[in-house]
Amino acid sequence: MYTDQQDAGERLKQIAEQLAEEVTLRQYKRQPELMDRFGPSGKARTRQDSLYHLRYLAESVSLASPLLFINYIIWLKVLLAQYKITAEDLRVNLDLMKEAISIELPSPEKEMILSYLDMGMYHVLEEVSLAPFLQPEKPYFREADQYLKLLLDGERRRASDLIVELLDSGVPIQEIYLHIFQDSQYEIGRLWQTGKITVAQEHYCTACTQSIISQLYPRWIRAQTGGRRMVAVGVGGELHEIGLRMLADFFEMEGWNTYYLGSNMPSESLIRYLKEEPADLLAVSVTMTFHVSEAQRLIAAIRKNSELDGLNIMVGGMPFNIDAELWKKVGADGYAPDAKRALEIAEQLVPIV
Ligand code: B12
Repeated sequence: MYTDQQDAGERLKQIAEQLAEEVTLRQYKRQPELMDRFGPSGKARTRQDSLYHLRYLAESVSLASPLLFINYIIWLKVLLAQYKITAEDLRVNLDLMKEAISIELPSPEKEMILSYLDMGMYHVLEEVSLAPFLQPEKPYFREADQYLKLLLDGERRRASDLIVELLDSGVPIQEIYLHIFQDSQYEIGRLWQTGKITVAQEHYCTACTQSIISQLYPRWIRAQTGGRRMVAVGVGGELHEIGLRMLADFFEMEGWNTYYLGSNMPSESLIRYLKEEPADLLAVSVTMTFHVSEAQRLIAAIRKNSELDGLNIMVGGMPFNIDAELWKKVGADGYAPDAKRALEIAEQLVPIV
C-alpha cells in the first residue's frame, strides 16, 4: 500500500528532470563565474549532478529514511572536492533546489520533501574526512594491505599467489573473502571517491578480485547436497555484484544449494522461477540507494503470491548498512551487514528440519 511519503517521493521523481534544469539555470545566474571555472560543459554536469541529488532525495523521502540523504550529502562533499566543486557551490545548488521544489510542488508534499532536504543541507558545511578501510587493528590488515598494493601495482599474479599461500597456510576462505576481498574493495571505493586512483584502476582491481574468486572455486566447491535452497538476485540495473556473489558463496560453503541470478531480472520472470523451483530463501542485494524502492516493489509483488507464502526474503547491501531500520520498510524478513552475519540470520529464518 502506498503511503504519503511514497507518493511525495514518487512525485519528486516524476518532475526531477524539470527541476534539475531549473536549478541549473538559476545556479548559473546566481554564480556567473561558474562558466569561467568549469567551461561550457559545466552546465550539463550541474544538470546531471542535480538530477542525481534529486534521485537520492526522492528515494530518501519515499522510504521515510532521512539517513539515506544525509549519508549521500556527506559522501558527495568528499567526491565533489576532487572536481573543485566547493561546499558553498553545493549549498547554493541545494538552496535553489529548495526554491524550485517550493514553487513546483503543492503542500503538504513540498513541506515533507523540504524537511528531508534541510536535514541533508545541515551537513553540507561540516568537515568530513574519510578514514581508510584498512586499519592496523583489523584482522589480516597486513595481508589485505599487501594484496591491495599488488593490485594497484598491476601485479595480478602475485596477488593471486598471495591468496593461495594464505589458503595453504590454513587461513579460512571466509576470512579471506571478508577481510581481504571485501575490505580491499571498500578501500578501492574510498580511493576512487577521494581522487587517489582512476576509474581504470578501480575496474582493474575489481576484475582481478573477481577472477581470483573464480580461480578458488575448485578448492572448496562440492557436489550439491539437496540441502536448503537459496536464490540470489540484484535489483534493477544494479551493477554491483561482488557482494551478492560472496553471499551466495558463503551459503554454498555451508551446504546450501545456491542459485545466483545476478541483476536485471524482471520481477515476473523471477516470480515464475520461484514458483517452479521453490526456494527457502531469496537474497536481494542493493548497492545504489536509488534502487531500494525497486527492492520494495519486488518484495511487494512476491508477497501477493500466496504460493510463495513460505519464502523467506533477506535484503542487504550499502543502503541497508546505512539505515539499520530500512530492511523492515521494504518488507523483508531479515537483513545482515555482511555474508557471515547473513548465514547466522538465515539459520534462524530457515532452520534445518
Ligand atoms: C567495484 C565497484 C563498482 C563496479 C562494480 C563491478 C561489479 N562487477 O560488481 C562498477 C564500476 C560497475 C561500479 C559502478 C558504479 N559505482 Co560503484 N563501487 C564499487 C566498489 C569500489 C566496490 C563494490 C564491492 O565490490 N564491494 C565489496 C562487497 C563484498 O561488499 P558489499 O557489496 O557491501 O557486500 C557485502 C554486504 O553489503 C552484504 N550484502 C550485499 N548484498 C547483500 C544481500 C543480502 C540479502 C544480504 C543479507 C547481505 C548482502 O554482504 C556482502 C558480503 O559480505 C564500491 C565501494 C564500496 N564501498 O562498496 C563502489 C560504490 C558502491 N560505487 C559507487 C558509485 C557512485 C558507482 C557509480 C554511480 C559510479 C558511476 N559514476 O558510474 C556506478 C553505479 C552503477 C550501478 N548502476 O549500479 C559509490 C556509491 C556511493 C553512494 N553514496 O551511493 C561507492 C560506495 C564508491 C564510493 N566510495 O564512492 N562500482
